[in-house]
Amino acid sequence: MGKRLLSCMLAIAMVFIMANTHAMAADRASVFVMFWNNDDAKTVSLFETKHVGDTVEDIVPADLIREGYTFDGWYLDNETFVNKWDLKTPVTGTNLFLFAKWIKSGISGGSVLTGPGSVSAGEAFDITYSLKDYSGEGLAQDITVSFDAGKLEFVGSSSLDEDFIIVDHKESAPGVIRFLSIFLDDLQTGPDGSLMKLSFKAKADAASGQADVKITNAVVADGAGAEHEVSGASHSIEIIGVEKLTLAELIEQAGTLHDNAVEGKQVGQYPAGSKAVLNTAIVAAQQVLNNPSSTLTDIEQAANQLRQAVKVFSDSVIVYIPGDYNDDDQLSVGDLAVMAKSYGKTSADPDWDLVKSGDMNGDNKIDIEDLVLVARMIIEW
Ligand SMILES: [Ca+2]
Ligand SMILES: [Ca+2]
Repeated sequence: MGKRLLSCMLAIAMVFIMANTHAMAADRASVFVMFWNNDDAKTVSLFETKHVGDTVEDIVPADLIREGYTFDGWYLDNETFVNKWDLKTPVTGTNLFLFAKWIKSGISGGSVLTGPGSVSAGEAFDITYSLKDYSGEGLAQDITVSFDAGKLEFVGSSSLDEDFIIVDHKESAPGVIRFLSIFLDDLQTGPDGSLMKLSFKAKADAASGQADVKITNAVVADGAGAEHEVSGASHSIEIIGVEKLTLAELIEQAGTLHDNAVEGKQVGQYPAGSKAVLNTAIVAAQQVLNNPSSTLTDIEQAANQLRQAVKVFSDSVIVYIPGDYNDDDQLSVGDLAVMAKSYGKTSADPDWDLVKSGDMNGDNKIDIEDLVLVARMIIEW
C-alpha cells in the first residue's frame, strides 16, 4: 500500500539526462527531458546535448507548477528520493537519470483514537475514532481497526455524528475489523471530528499489561473517487488484571483495618508498634502493585505476604489483660485485692482451678512473687 501510494503521489514526472551511450565523444552528453506539464495531462519532452562540465540549469526547470502538487526537486533515485540533484552540478560523462519528486498537496491530517488510559479486567470502555486536520473532501471511508484479541473483546460500534453513516463492518480475523462508512452533508467538505464510538470490554481473565487498539489502514475517498490514505493511530490501554484487582482489594482492606485500629493496652486495642509493622507491609504491597514490571508471581507473592501481615496484626488485638482479676479491662489496685484473697493457695487446694490464673510465674502457688509481678504491671499500666 505504502509503495503504491508513494509512486502515485510522487513519481509523476521524470527527467532523463542521459550521457551518450553510443559512439558519441565522451566530452559531451545527450540530455533528454520529459515531465508532466501543469495541465496534468501531457508530457513535455526536450532533447539537448551538453558538454561535460556544463550544467543543465538552462534546460531543466528549477520549479514546476502542477495543480494539487508541490514540486520538491530533482532526484537521482525514483520513489526513494534520497539523493537530490543540484542543477548547478556539472554534467559528467556517466549516465545520469533524474526524477522529479512531487508531493501531493491539499490532503493532510490523520486518524485519532482516544480512550481511557487504564481499565480493570472485565470492564467495558469506549474508544473514539476521529479525523483530525483532514484537509480534503471525504465522501466515503474504509478503515481497519486492529486490537489485542487476547485481552480485549469488541462489543460494538456506533456513529458519533448524524452525517457519518457506518455502512458495514466485518471482523476479518480475530482482533481485525474493517469498517466502511460514508459522509453526508457538511461532513463531506469538513470530515474532521469525532466520528465513531468503538465499544470494547477487557476480558475478565485478562492478565495485567498493555493492550493496543490501532487504526492499521485508513483511506478516505473524495467525490471524484480518488482515494487518499490517512495516517493511522494507536491507543494503548493498561489492563489491570484480576490478580492486580485482588491485591488492590487486599491493600484497601488492610488500609481500613490499619486506619481504624488504635494502639493501647485496652481490650480491642493493638500492641504499641503493631500498626507500623502492618503499614510497612501495606506500603510494600502497594509498591509491587504500582510497579509496571511486576510479574504475576510478584503480585501473588505480595498478596500472600500482605494476607499474612493482616493475620498477625488481627491476632495481636488485645482480648484479655493478664492480671485483670476483677474484669474491668484495666490493671489497678482492685486486681491486687482480688489476688490477695487467693494468697497462699496452691495446686493442692480444691478451688485451685478458680484461682490459678493468679499464679503469674507458674510455680503452682500464689505467693508474694505473684503479687510483686502484678504490682509491677499495675505500676507500669
Ligand atoms: Ca482490673
Ligand atoms: Ca506463683
